[in-house]
Amino acid sequence: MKAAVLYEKQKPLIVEELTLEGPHQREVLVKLAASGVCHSDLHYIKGDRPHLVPTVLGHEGAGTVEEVGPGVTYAKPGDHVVLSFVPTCGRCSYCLDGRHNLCNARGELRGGTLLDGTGRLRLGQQEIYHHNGLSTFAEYAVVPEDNLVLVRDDAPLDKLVLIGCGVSTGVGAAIHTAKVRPGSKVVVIGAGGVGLNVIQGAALAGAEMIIAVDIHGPKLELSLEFGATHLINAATDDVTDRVRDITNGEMVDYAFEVIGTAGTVGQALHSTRKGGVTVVVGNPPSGTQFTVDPDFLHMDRVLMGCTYGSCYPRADIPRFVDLYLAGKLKLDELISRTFTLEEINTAFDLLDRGELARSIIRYG
Ligand code: PAD
Ligand code: ZN
Repeated sequence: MKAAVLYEKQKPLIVEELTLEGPHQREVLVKLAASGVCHSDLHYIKGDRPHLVPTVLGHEGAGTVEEVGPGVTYAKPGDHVVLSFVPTCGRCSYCLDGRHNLCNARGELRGGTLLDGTGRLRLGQQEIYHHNGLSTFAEYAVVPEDNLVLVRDDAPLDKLVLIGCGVSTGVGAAIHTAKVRPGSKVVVIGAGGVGLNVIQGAALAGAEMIIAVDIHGPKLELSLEFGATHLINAATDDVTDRVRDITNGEMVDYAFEVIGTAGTVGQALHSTRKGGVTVVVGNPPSGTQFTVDPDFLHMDRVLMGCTYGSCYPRADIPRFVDLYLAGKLKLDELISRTFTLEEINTAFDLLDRGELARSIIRYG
């Protein structure tokens, strides 16, 4: 099969013919319909965050089950699935506590293998590392059964891919992590693939004011379609000053940082009112430090992180599919461009320049 391989950070991906071994115990072979192109992958390509190489990145995918390995009970050939970059083992203390996005099995995928500690991807004799147990920049993927989410088969798989990361993370950050309340005021700093989903999640939750912040005018325009009520261009305006003006000095109940820099985390925190909640969704480069005056937190302010929108993938992903088909969740509007696998480096260049909301790589 064809797959895009990262051999070295800060170098373009190279499309190669790889061999993919069939599924072992409790693993499934999925024919991917498409893969989303997320900024988290770009962080690994740039070396902002370390990753074992050579590897096939990509963690936003959906497709059809082609073959199941021994012991698989959850899925059968022909089933439509969205891949979850967090497995849910159902047995660890986090899963038992309903905090499935923190499942301990996730750590077992960090070594670039599947859950049994071995890999299925090879170029000749050379082993190629997996990414989050998924590696969706490829025509096929062998993934652990615990990373699969069954979805209804009357929804277009090449749109559902976005639910695998961007939608679940963004909408989840608003409705699960922050628990945005109806009538509240929200600021979202970074209106890209994930930030637009925080905006639509806040709108779904009934926020009265949603301030979108970005440095690209077209992104700000697009955010209006997702429910933003006010816009701030951070390239020209001071973010916290503008939030103060727009809210008549009250500041916001919820602030979301969806870029991954210390500076924008500070802008988010300092945009909140007393009792306000700041959620850091962006992934800053490893080693980034952030200073905070504890006296500012003293007024019941909450500063928190967020992984995978605090979602329970097997409950939330099918729910997001239903909302999409009911016309209440936007997916089509998120897709700025569709690329072939050979065009993947162009997709990353445009993402880096802030010119895309989400793009997808479509297979077959
Ligand atoms: P993206 O590139 O689509 O969006 C980032 C947006 O920020 C773009 O629209 C930029 O124009 C804008 N931007 C850049 N700098 C500034 C600035 N100084 N002020 C205002 N706006 C700015 O990325 P994405 O939406 O795919 O990902 C965003 C972050 O979220 C990134 O760090 C990614 O790694 C992280 C992420 N986290 C999780 C999680 O589970 N926490 C999941 C997925 C992605
Ligand atoms: Zn992602």
